Amino acid sequence: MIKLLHLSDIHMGSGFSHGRINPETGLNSRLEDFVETLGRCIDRALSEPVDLVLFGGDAFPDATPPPYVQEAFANQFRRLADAQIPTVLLVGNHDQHSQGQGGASLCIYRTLGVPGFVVGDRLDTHVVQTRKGPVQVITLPWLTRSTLLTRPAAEGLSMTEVNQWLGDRLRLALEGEIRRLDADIPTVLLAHAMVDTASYGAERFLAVGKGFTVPISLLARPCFDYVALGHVHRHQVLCDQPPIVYPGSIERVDFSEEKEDKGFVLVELERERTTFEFCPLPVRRFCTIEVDVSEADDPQAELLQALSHDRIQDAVVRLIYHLRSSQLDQIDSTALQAALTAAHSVTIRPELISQLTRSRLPELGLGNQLDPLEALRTYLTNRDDLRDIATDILEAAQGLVSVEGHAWLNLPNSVGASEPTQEQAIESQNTQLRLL
Ligand SMILES: [Mn+2]
Repeated sequence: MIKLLHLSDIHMGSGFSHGRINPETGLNSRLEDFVETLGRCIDRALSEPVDLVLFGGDAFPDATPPPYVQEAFANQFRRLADAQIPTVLLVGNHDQHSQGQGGASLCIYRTLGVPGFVVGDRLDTHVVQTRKGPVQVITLPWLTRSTLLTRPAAEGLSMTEVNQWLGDRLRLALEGEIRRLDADIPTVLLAHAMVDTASYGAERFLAVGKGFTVPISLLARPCFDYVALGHVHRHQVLCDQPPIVYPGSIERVDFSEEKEDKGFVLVELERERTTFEFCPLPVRRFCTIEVDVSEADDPQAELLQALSHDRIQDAVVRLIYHLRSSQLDQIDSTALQAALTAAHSVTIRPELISQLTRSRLPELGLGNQLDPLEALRTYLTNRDDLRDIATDILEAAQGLVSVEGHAWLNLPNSVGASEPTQEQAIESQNTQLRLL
């Protein structure tokens, strides 16, 4: 039996807007949270000790993290190298350069030749030697269209056909790896992917689109003794035999993860008899308090009442309250701030209820020609919870509207009027995927 620790989606260096500067260290408190939590995972790997650590991808928010963030990450993983615990680092979509090859932020570990470290930036099979014997690890990093698709091959295909085509290519490529496996050695598939049966938080903006998803039938194969996934931030088990598991992110990256448990997975790997256990991590709470005080005689008192519970202690808090414009002078925001001093960080968002035509984004005005990008920008400035990915979303949107002949994207009259070309379809699905 081989013990392994499977963690994923560290995203170290993200969510700074939910933190504050620690005056003693000069660091953002959310970076300190992420480092502490990653430290707990590594502590457990050392104390067990496990024979192998698998990281499922998305180390940082992007492929070029600042050196102090990279160093904080490396300081933790270095402890595994020191303890001679082999480690596989898989490249996720956030680790890849949008142009060029490979996962720049993780490939440095291969370049430096860190003993026992393997970087999975392509579909490949690695035989990893552990204290308890060899393990075969197939690495399947995040796939971009250029990995699987050449332009002539996809010409004239609809979006559905492109997805089908990508699935077939992946099936073939994976089959090639499977045929080379040694049937006597335990085998893990380590993949950063969106699996078709995975579920997301209902509010997850990014799950709205239909991206390229990997069919679970491709993964649920008896040749695998464990399928270690990364990408989806919510922990879930997609299959029991073989176990196909998303450990989820180790920390809450944004408010969409408010209600999710965070943790990692400990696995006892054995041919056809693998068992595993989700290990929750004590991470900082996120807490949304949403109140409608528009009918209240004393809206301030009602708000203060809503704030008087202990869930806000040390939590990342957002207060959203709905009121009428005539009530504005009844609100004392200094007193609201004061009532929230126990929180770790606070965002307060008053939302006016209009008695007439309700304009969701008054900044846009009425009867104006709506530029989609301008509209999106305005929307994003109103969505604190999307702030971390706002730049990504805008970039992706710019990419979309700059596609030649983008009539199907023009708002409002041509929505859904025509089937997108294959080029647009691929562009769009990559965009949707890159965002998660
Ligand atoms: Mn990802």
